[in-house]
Formats: sequence, structure tokens, C-alpha cells
Amino acid sequence: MTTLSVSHKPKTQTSEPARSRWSQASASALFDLPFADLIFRAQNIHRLNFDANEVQMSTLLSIKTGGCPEDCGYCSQSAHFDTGLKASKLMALDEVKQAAAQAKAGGASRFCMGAAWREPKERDIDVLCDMVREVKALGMETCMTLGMLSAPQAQRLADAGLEYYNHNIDTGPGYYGKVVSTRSLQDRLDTLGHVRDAGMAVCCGGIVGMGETREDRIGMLVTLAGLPTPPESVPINALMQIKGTPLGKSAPIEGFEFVRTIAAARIMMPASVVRLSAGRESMSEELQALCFLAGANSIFIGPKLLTTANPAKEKDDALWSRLGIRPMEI
Ligand code: SAM
Ligand code: DTB
Ligand code: SF4
Repeated sequence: MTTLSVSHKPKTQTSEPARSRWSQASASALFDLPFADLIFRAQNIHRLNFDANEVQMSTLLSIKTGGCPEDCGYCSQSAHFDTGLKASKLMALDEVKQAAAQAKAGGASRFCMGAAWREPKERDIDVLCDMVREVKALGMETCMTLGMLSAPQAQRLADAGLEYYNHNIDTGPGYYGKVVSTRSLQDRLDTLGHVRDAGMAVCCGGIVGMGETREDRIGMLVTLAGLPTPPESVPINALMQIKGTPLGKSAPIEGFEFVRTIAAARIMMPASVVRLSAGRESMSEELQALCFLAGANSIFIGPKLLTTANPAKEKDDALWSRLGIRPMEI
């Protein structure tokens, strides 16, 4: 078993009541607060647990793109939908190493490698472990998102030194069936259990703006906060609308509702890093600043997420400078 040092542990304990109190009703009451009260409460909790001006910065790389057998209704990479995306096979080790070095030079402290798989094949695990070792050798934290994992697969990746595993629940239990049919919410929870048991840190969140209701968004946060141990990292993605996917024409989430979702995540999971994940490309700088005020303290940097665009470095760097945001050290 790998000894894992999870960075960004809270400096002090939260002042919020025990986690078990987050029912659908109590979380719903948070969302109903006047906006200023909600942000004030989120900001207080944020400051008790983190340096409020530090933001953790990761860069993504799609190491295996497209042709995925799953039918996630938002995804450019599903083979079920015609999105015009060109599929490619698993990248070579050297290319991954090069991309990681570039990400480090661009200011990322963590490198997150994503594959469009239902789950990795046994024959891929050795090279995936090599990728982990090579990226770590550059002095970066490692994260992978490869689909479902069996317990032995999770253990092999952890033994290679993988620190974080990203596996999202995507939405609340009430809306899940409208989003994906090829894997159940329980399948996802099982993978999260294997990741935990192997000693890795969990990165788990979801997507908003897929046509779900506020109740569904609350259901997602209640599920995340109610995990036996809440995820160390909670990505909140705004849907990147992909032409050709069933959810590609969903009405975008309204800005204040997005900020409320971030604030509620911060309050309900005080010790977790909350990631302002996909969607920054189409957000105003003011909306992003509100998300940071609401307790978001992690982002993806670099011009690309997996298959879609992210803000350019110059634009981001100018924003960090104007807001006085510093990268979180590892
Ligand atoms: N195939 C693996 C899996 O799904 O577990 C890993 C890669 S998958 C692309 C990682 C996550 O990205 C998904 O679980 C989903 O939450 C998020 N995601 C995918 N497409 C998105 C989109 N169009 N907009 C926002 N988030 C998206
Ligand atoms: C997560 O929650 N968001 C990232 C990461 N985990 C893997 C992926 C966002 C993907 C956005 C759509 C795309 O670029 O294809
Ligand atoms: Fe495949 Fe992951 Fe996309 Fe779902 S989200 S279709 S599993 S790549």
C-alpha cells in the first residue's frame, strides 16, 4: 500500500456542524439563503480552512480520445453520438511526459490524464503506471480519470504512486437516469470505494447546466458530502455544450445559480478543494471572481480541457494578477 500524502489539508477544523446533518432539506435551505448571506457563510468557512487567495492549478491531457462505449449524454467522446470528434488510441509515454513538462512550465502543479474508456484493460495498466512514474519524476502531482476501476487496478495505480483519481457522479440520483444508461450511480460509488481503499485521494463532482433542477443539484451535493469520506477534490463543471449529444442544447445554468452551487459545495464540504472546472471559457471574469469568493479554490489551466477549450494563459495570468490569486504550493 502506498503511503499517500494528501496536500491541501485544512489548517484548522471547520466551524460547520457535523456532516451528517446535510439532508436534502437542510442543503436546500442553504440554496434559499439571500445571496449575500450564502456568500458570507461560504467565505467564512473557506477562510477557516484555506488561504483564501490560493488556488490549486491542474492541467488536463486526454491520453486516449473518443470512441468510448459509454453513452454519457453530455460527452463529445461517446461512440453513441456523432460529434465529429476524431478518435485516437492511447498516447505514447514520451508524448505524455512532454505534455506534462509543458504543463509544469505553464504553472500547473498537478497533471490529470483522462481516457475515454468504460474501464481500463488489464494490458494498459503497466503503461499507465509508467505514465504516473514519469509525471511524478517531473515533481508534479498525478491524477487520472480512466473510467471504472476494479480493486486490483486501483491498487496497482496507487502502488505506482498515483495520488488522485477523478471519477464523477455527474448529477443527483433523481436525474442520473436522464444522463447515462450504460453505468449506474452504484457502479460509480463502487469505483470510488476501490480508489479509497487503495489509499488514493478522491476527486469527485459533477456537471451542472444539463437541464437538471435545483433539487437535482442539491441531490448531487448531498450525495458527495454524504460519502463515507468526502472527496478531497470536488469539480463543479458547467456543461460544455457539445453538438450532436442529447444534452448539447440544454439551457445554460444561470450565473448566480452556478455561484450558489459552488458556495453550497464549499459549506457542505469545508475541507475539500472545490474546483471551478469546465466552463470558464465562456464565463466572464466577474463570474469567475464570484466563484472564488464563494469558495472555489482550484481550476484547470492550459488552453484545452480534454476535447474543448479553456481560457488562454495570458488571459488567466492577467486575471490572477488583478485578483491577487496565487497558485497553491504542493
Ligand atoms: N471516461 C472516464 C469517465 O467518464 O469516467 C474519464 C473521462 S470523462 C470525460 C471525465 C468527466 O468529465 C466526466 O465524468 C464528466 O463529469 C466530465 N465531462 C465530460 N464531458 C463534459 C462536458 N461536455 N461538459 C462538462 N463536463 C464534462
Ligand atoms: C472533471 O470533473 N472535469 C474535467 C476532468 N474532471 C476530467 C473534464 C472536463 C471535460 C470537459 C469537456 C471536454 O473537454 O471534453
Ligand atoms: Fe466515455 Fe467518460 Fe465520455 Fe462517459 S464521460 S462517454 S465514460 S469518456
